[in-house]
Amino acid sequence: MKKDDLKNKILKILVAQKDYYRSGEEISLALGVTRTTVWKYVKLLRSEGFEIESISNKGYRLNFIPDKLEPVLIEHELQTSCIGRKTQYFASITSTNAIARELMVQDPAHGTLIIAEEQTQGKGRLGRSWISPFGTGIWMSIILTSDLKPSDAPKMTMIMAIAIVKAIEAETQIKVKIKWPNDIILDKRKLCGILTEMQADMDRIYWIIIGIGINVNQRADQFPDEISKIATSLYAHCGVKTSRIRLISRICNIFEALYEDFLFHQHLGSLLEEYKSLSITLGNQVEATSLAQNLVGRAENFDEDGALLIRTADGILHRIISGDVSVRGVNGYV
Ligand code: BT5
Repeated sequence: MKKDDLKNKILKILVAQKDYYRSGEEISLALGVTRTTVWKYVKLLRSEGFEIESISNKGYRLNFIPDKLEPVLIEHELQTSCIGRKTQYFASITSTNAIARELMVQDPAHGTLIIAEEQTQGKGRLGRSWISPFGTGIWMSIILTSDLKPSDAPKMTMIMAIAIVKAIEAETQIKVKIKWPNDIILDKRKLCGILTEMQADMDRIYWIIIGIGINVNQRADQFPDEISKIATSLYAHCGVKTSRIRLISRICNIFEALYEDFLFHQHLGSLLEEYKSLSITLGNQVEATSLAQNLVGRAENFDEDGALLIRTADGILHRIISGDVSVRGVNGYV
């Protein structure tokens, strides 16, 4: 058995019955290794920040779990059937979306989650970059391979945005808003960005990768100059650290439920109403910039395809499928 496999198996046993003792003998029998080996891996886990108590005649007890994105820890909190059931973890990686693309060639499995403690070339839209420092945020991608139409892709971004807002509220009680098409906003600043990529032909999508970047535990003074005025984190907002593990699991759990609802109905339906109620864009005078045009008008609605409908001063209703939108007259990133 590989070193990491054994470490994960021991961690899995300890996490499954956190707060209870498991004897070294019981663990060694369950895994077919010696008690000395178990002890060796307990020491390794301790060196990684896990607090494991050991008492003779009783065994080992896991008392504290560090905020490390171990797949075993995420799996322990999952209630999904597909999303996150297969995970690839990296301490440092160029971009989780880029790795997901590579995986699509080698081993495409619906629901695969790719997570990293750090991205060295995190990607935004249109060649922009996403700053992803070590151990402080959530930088992850989810692969979807079920049967979808190309016009469904923007809807996946919308469904994910709803899932993230709900997960953040459930985990932290902090209420955040969605800025169409791909931002989550807190205190008029960017907390999270979503990058949805796909491979498709005219009729069907082969795969979609939803990349999610959330600033979680950074201090406000840790943001580099280029984003210090537009970015925020959950920690900068409330001064309390959030468990990235629990937040990731909640996002997977909620997303899967919403996604299945979408697949069943084959339209956004009530999800669209939910999205509207969480939108910071709707009802405001906005400026929309896309590759094709620049528009100023009132953000009037979203349609079933996830497009933004803007009414300009001349009364014409414009339908925008993608772009950057800013709310006029509001300072900050919004
Ligand atoms: C996005 O692009 O907002 C999509 C970001 C997606 C990032 C995730 S992380 C996991 C996965 N793997 C990847 O490689 N990417 C995805 P866009 O709307 O184009 O916004 C990019 C802009 O956001 C940049 O030009 C900066 O102004 C700003 N920005 C960069 N890093 C940021 C951060 N950590 N927090 C807030 N704003 C940031």
